[in-house]
Amino acid sequence: FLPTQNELGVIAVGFSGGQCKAGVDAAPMALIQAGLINQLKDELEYNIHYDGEVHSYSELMPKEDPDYRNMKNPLAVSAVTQTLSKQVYEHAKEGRFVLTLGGDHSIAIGTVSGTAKAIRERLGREMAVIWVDAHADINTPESSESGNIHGMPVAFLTGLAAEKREDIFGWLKDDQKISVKKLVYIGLRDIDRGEKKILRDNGIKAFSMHDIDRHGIGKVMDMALGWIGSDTPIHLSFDVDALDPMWAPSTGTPVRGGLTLREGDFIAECVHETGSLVALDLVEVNPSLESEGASETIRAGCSIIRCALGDTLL
Ligand code: B3U
Ligand code: MN
Ligand code: MN
Repeated sequence: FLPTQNELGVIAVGFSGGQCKAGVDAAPMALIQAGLINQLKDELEYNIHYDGEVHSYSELMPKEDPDYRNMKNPLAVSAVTQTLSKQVYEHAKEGRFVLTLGGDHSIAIGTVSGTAKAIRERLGREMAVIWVDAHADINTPESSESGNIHGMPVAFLTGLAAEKREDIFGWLKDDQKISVKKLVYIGLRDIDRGEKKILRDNGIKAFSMHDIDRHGIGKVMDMALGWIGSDTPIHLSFDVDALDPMWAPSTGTPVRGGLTLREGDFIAECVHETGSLVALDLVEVNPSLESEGASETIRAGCSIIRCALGDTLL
């Protein structure tokens, strides 16, 4: 079921409406200017399908976007992710591997729904998601204290949160969703009280920083991939704030006590080695925060992407 070897779809998403800090929309251009696409083409020999644009989806922005069920910018995030979902789907249904450069993590509502649908149609199977993040991003609109939708994508993607209004995620249908049983977290360390209950009540597999300290990243990856099982297509959604702020300071909500850059790269390498990776998101790089740390964070993001796409040490 592998994506056609070396065919890579790239989507650059300059969107920041899932949270309140400006600047995360500038990440795709910063990653590309750092040479990412050329590296993927020349060093990793991918055949790249990229429209050459950083999408800001300005044509989709509503004139007014009042809070709804406690969600901020609900119409904008819904419209952007619905369009992105189609873009991702178009690549994935051709059997391409899909790389999405974010943007804040709300965009995963679009990316995961797009691959989940394409994988179901092409292969008749359910996809797994590995969510690497300091945060669980599984708040429902009601459990969220911030109202920021980047803290909610997993709830909508698993159906734990749902909304009938077509223009506020009601477009998400069952064939675009994933099972809570096929979801694995790595790197968690800042979970809201309501989220802890959701994780517990649904028996969701999660490896926190505590687990990584206890077992080491090697054992944690064995357990994470063992939970998913072989021959299951994997979508890797990587929030750069999973890394310790020492390696990735330029992000909206840095949390100390995170992964080393090497541990982040190792996670990406292990997922690549399964041969089951079908899509990758790299989100929450915000080049405007911590100006001295921005280039570090961008380099870290590029490194994780290269590792997930098959760059090897030897
Ligand atoms: N859990 C909090 C904080 C947060 C989630 N994701 C990020 N921060 N990056 C929330 O707002 O839901
Ligand atoms: Mn996140
Ligand atoms: Mn996060």
